[in-house]
Amino acid sequence: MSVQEINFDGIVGPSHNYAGLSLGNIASASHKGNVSYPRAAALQGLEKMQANRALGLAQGFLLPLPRPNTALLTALGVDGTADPALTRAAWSASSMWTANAATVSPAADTADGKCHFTPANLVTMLHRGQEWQDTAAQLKIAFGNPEYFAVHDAVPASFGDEGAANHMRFCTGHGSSGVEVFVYGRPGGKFPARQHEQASRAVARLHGLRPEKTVFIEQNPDAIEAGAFHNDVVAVANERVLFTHALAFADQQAAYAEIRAKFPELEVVEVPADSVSLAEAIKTYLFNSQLVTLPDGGMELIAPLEAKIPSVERWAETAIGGNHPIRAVRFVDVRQSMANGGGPACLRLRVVTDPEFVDPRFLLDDAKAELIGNIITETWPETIEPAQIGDANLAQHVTDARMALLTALDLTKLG
Ligand code: SUG
Repeated sequence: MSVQEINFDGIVGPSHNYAGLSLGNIASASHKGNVSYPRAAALQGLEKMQANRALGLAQGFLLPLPRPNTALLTALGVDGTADPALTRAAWSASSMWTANAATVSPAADTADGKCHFTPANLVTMLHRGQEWQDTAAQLKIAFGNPEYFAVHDAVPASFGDEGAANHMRFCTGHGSSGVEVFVYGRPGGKFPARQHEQASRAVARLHGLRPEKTVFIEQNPDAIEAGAFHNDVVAVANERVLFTHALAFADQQAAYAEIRAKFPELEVVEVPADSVSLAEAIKTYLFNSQLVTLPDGGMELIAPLEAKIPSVERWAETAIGGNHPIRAVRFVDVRQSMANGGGPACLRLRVVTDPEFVDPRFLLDDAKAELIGNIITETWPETIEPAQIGDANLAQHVTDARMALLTALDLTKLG
């Protein structure tokens, strides 16, 4: 084995539902109150993982966190008089979006030569702010070998941190040293700027990144206002390529220049606003595709089905192919996640390391995919109606379903 990019997808938890909890996330708000399909959601996610494995990509997973979170309900003194939104928060399956689990700096970039993780505190949203301690516990098992990995605590809650969703890495090959780019939002707009500059800078220091190989860029406030609550809704990087909407950053040309100054090999694939508008980019999640390098060296986009619209297809027809760094677009069905504002790239956390260093219980192979698929099919609720959130029987059902998965994977320690 050797150092490579491994995508760790979040398995969609059995309490997956549409509670409209994320202010500034248009998909979450517009699907509020819909019936959800947790079983189908989790199977869609698993199918994406298997499809990526079939392309020759390494694949891992992280497990759903315990929901409903009774500790959160207790801490808030939730009783019959409390705002039902608090109960809904405690039921959220939002840990499926592992791009927000942590920021990861591969060993080649850090001062001590270890791969560093800082779990994201996700403090802007109640339902997400409850994730990080359980996420950290999981990361400490999956990446528990202290010779190769360092797992930090989240940065203090005064500074919002949303993890890898606001972080990009440029390199000539995954294993070589890279330039890490942190994208933060300026507060004060209509919607919260979830990634604070000071959080990004703290993560860079904690990871021991070299200043001459680190860049901090401001997100375009208009993009946040249009619904790009994370930078990965409007831009994605892979090796030397930045695939971005033309309106992703506060100063687009300055952003390219700053990255290029530290990473001269940068190749920008910019989609102009008159080809795909900002609104279309956010609606379709084109830029929340996984941009991957396949074993033969070719780069492809793993895009959500929602991006199959005429303007995107017109752009792809003229732009993709030939000598273009991105040679093809493949579509995946993650519609259940998309309806809560989570595309293919939100569902995965990229870790560059040798798979041999990772706890094998978190790595996917065919046998494990079958096992996980069977448990989801047998135990995940088929549907959740909004009125069921808070129901004691359903709480038992989702708790038991998750425990069945933990037991099958020999990970009851995460109970
Ligand atoms: O934090 N949706 C998530 C989506 C996260 C997408 N991740 C990335 N872009 N990397 C969020 O807004 C909706 C849950 C609800 O409304 O019930 C939610 O949390």
